Amino acid sequence: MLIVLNGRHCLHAGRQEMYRGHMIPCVEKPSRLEFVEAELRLRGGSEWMDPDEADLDLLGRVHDPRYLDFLAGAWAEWIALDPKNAETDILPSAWPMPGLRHDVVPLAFAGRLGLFCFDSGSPMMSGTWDAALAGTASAITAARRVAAGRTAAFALTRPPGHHAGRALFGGYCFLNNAAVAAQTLREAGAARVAVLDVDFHHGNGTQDIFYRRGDVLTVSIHGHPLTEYPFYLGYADERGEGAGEGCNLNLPLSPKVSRFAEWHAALEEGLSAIARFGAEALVVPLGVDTYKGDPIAGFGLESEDYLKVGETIAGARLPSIFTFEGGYAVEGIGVNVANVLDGFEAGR
Ligand code: Q9C
Ligand code: ZN
Repeated sequence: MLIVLNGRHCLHAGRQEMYRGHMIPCVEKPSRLEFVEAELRLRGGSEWMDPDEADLDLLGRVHDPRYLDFLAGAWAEWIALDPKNAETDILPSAWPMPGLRHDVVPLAFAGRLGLFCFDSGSPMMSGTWDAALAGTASAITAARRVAAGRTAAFALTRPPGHHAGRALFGGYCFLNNAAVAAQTLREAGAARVAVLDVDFHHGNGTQDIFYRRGDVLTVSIHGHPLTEYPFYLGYADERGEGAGEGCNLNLPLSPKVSRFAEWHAALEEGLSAIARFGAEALVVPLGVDTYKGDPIAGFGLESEDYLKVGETIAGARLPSIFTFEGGYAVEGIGVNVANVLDGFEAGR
C-alpha cells in the first residue's frame, strides 16, 4: 500500500471538548495516528511518502471560499480578541438555528464561529489550519497517485474530515479529506467516483458537499441518527437532489442489534449500488470506531472482522483511496486499520 503520511498532523492537538456540560480531554488526539503508523511500519511492505503542496484552488471547489478564509484566519482573530486566548482552544457558544438568520455573516468572530460550526466538541487551536490543510494535501497526493495508475493509497492524516461540510466544521473535522480525494479523481479524469464511508458515524459533510451532484455517489453505513451522532442527517430518505437525485445512499443501522453479519450485509448493499452507478474510482473514509472496544461508538466489530472488510471492498475492483477518519480505542486502532488495508491487498 502507498501511504501518504501527514507529518504535520500533530500541529492539531485540541485540549478539551464539551461533554455533558463539562470539559473533558479531547478524544481525537495525535496518538491515534501514531498507533496506526507504528502498526503499519511494524508489518512492513508499505511505501511511505510525504504529501505534495496543498492546492487551495481545488479546495475552493470542495469548500466555500468564505469558510476557508474563516478557518485560515481564525486563530489570528481569536488571539487578537485577547492575547490570553492563546492559552485556550476555540469553541463556539451560539448557533443560527432555524428561527434565526443564516443569510447574514456577522462581523463578530463569535458570530461567524457559530455560523460555520455545528457542535461544541471540535476545538480549533493554533495549528489546526496547518494540520488540516496538510491533510488535504495528503488526500490529493494519494488520489493523484491512484489516478496515475496505483491500485490504492492511504491518506494517513488527522484531524479527520468526513463531518466537514461545504461551509461547516464539527465532529472533530475541519476540511473534508475524502471529498477532496473524490474531487481530485474527478479532475484527473474519472467520470464517476463513489465514496463508501465505513466510519461508525454518518458522513454528513461528504453528503452535504456532493448532494446536488450526479458525478459522485456518496454511500454511508452508520449508527442510526435517531440515537447516534450527528443526529440531524443520515436518514435513509436522503437520496440527493437535482442532478444528484439518487446519488446518495444512507444505510443507517441500530448499534444495539448490529453485529458484523448485519454490518457486512450493508457493506455489500453499498458496493452493489456503487457497481450500478458505474463508478470508475472509489474513496473510502476509513473510521474504525465500529470496533467493539470503541469508547464513544461501536458496532461490535472484532479486530479480525476488519480483514474481511478490506477484502470485500477489494471485490469492487476499483482504484481506491482510503482516508483516515474516526476510531478512538487507541489500543486496537493500529491493528484494525492495518487489517483493513491488508485485507484489501489480499483481496486484489
Ligand atoms: N460534544 C469522527 O468519528 N462527539 N467523529 C460529540 C460533541 C462527536 C466523531 C461531540 C463524535 C464525532 C470523525
Ligand atoms: Zn466516527
